[in-house]
Amino acid sequence: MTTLLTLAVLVLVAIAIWQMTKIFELSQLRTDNSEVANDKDNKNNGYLMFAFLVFIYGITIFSFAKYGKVLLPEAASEHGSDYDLLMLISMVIIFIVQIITQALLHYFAFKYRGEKGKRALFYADNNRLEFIWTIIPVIVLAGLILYGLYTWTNITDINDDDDPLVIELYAQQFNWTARYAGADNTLGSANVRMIDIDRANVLGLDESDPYAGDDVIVKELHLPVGRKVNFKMRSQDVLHSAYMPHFRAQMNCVPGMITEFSFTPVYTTEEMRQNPDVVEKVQRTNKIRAEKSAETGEVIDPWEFDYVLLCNKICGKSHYNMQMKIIVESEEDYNKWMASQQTFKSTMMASAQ
Ligand SMILES: [Cu+2]
Repeated sequence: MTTLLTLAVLVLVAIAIWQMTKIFELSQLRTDNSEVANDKDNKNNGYLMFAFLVFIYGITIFSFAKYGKVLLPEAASEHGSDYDLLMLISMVIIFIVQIITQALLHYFAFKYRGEKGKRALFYADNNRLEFIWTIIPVIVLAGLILYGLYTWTNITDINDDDDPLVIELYAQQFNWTARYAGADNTLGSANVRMIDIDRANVLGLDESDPYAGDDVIVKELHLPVGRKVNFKMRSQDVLHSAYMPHFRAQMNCVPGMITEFSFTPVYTTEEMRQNPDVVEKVQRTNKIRAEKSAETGEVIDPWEFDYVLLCNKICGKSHYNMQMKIIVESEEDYNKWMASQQTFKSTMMASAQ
């Protein structure tokens, strides 16, 4: 309601200003009543073009300075640096082109402003000029696209020769479940039709499949550092998207099919917590939390950095909170953690009793 009233007030104020300007204009005694722009008007508009140019450059610099720090820290996966380099090259090219073309656009708008007695030159076409401004973007774009395709092919190369750790990511409104393939590193077959909540078969595993028995179902993702992981994604209900921003990884989870993505984590959670960008972000966030806490009297725990798996498709009302913690640790710690988990078979036996 308050928002509606605020909006109504804003609209009314805008109308009032508009009407007042009209009255002001009418009350001015003007010798020149012509609606046609004169040299002075054109010159003023030409200067305004420069002012606008300064404004867009200014806001770009301001955004970089103020919001540059909210960008993601260094990539925590092997392919992440290739991905970041591709992004950097694209952005540098876009920025160079944009800075030059915007300056030219605004300068020419000023230079060729209307002047009394000045007539526009009739200029039909120039094949050479057209050739140049066609061929340059063609070469640059073809280069970018080919380089992008090459990078993407490398990233999505899911190769069993690397002996990847196989993990299923199961998406449903509004949470994630992970399933490790167990000692045989092969996931047992599963289908939504076999879901049996009463018997704790939450992912619909086929109990008669020998590969399913040693699968491990968890709510927290642990990954050994330096080992390639092959994620196989499923969705129970609608489109979701498994997004692991720190690893520069994202793949849609589509009901009725299995999608895949592989990456190798290169920094453990502990190592990433030492990263200067992460340290700074944690300090910044905790400062805001402390201020809020002091303001409201509510106790807010300080935040500690963790890798996350997020959903990146708007899948429903609690989409914003669909996430799972990821812990990257040494092989030794990972093995220790894995040994403490229960297999699918043992949980089913426990629920049968
Ligand atoms: Cu989702």
